Amino acid sequence: MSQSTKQTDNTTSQQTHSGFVAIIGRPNVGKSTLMNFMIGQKVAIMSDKPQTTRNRIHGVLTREEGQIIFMDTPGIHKPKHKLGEQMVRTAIDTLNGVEAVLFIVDATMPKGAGDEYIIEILKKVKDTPVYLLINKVDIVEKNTLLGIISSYKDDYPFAEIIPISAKTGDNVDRLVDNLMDRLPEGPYYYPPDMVTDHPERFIIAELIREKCLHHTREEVPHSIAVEIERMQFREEKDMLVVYAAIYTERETQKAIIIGKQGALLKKIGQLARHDIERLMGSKVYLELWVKVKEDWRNREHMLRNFGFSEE
Ligand SMILES: Nc1nc2c(ncn2[C@@H]2O[C@H](COP(=O)(O)OP(=O)(O)OP(=O)(O)O)[C@@H](O)[C@H]2O)c(=O)[nH]1
Ligand SMILES: [Mg+2]
Repeated sequence: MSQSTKQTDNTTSQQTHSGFVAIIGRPNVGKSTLMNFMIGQKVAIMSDKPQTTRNRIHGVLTREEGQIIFMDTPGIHKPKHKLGEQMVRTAIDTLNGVEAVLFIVDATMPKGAGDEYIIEILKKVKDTPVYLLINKVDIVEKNTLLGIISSYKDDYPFAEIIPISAKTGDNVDRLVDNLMDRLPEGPYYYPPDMVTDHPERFIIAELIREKCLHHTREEVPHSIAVEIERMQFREEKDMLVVYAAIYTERETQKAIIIGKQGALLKKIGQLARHDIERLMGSKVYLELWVKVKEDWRNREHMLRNFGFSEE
């Protein structure tokens, strides 16, 4: 591009703002729900089970005035296995090099040791504005909300304290406007139509895992990992063909996932296929297997295989 063209661009279009924003908090507070709402598409899976998100997930929001790259992170918790340790490390490492931090707490729960632990971590991140977002206001009384706000407000010099609902979108626009204003001037880092930089393969594996999470309880959801073994677009059938393996840690968990006469596995397959079709905009043939990898959450090489290696 010639210098003169560049100058013309600058004078005709307004300067954009852009930057990276970390979303952190305890498990299950609504981090992924908020990110998906803001970017208007499901790139991070969501469930009512704590520790749903296991990797850092990028979601890109583009508006005329700028671009925000949100980094959804695993919930910060007391880890009980190597996977958990890796997840917490991922969340904490994300705080370095971002332009703002969204610290989400759950309005339905009083401040706990987990939140205090996160506040201590935030105190070490200097010069980065931290927003305290009190989420799930759609299901709390006003008085409870006021109590939650006052229990946090003196803990840290928060840039803003905003009660929101990631589910209904209450106050989310206000939050995004505020972030856009605060971010430094900068270019779009990604093309405007891009919502994430994760490969489709990763999102597809996550969508399958999400359906498993929705239909299992207790330790089973946590013991699941999904690996896409083969993925191919069949031109002649205008169809994406996906072969994926669902890993559990024990034979008993495998039996639960398969269900009576394969009923649960079939249901998981149908629901996941529906989501994958929506994501890809084409017909999908999905074949699922269930396999056992004992204690994979504590085995370094398995964690690496499943993509939880140190970055
Ligand atoms: N009522 C209500 N429920 C919400 C809201 N935001 C999230 N939830 C629910 O809270 C649960 C957890 O949401 P997630 O977005 O998966 O939470 P997360 O913080 O990403 O959780 P982890 O990935 O496990 O750390 C889900 O059942 C959501 O539907 C909200 O604003 N209001
Ligand atoms: Mg999440």
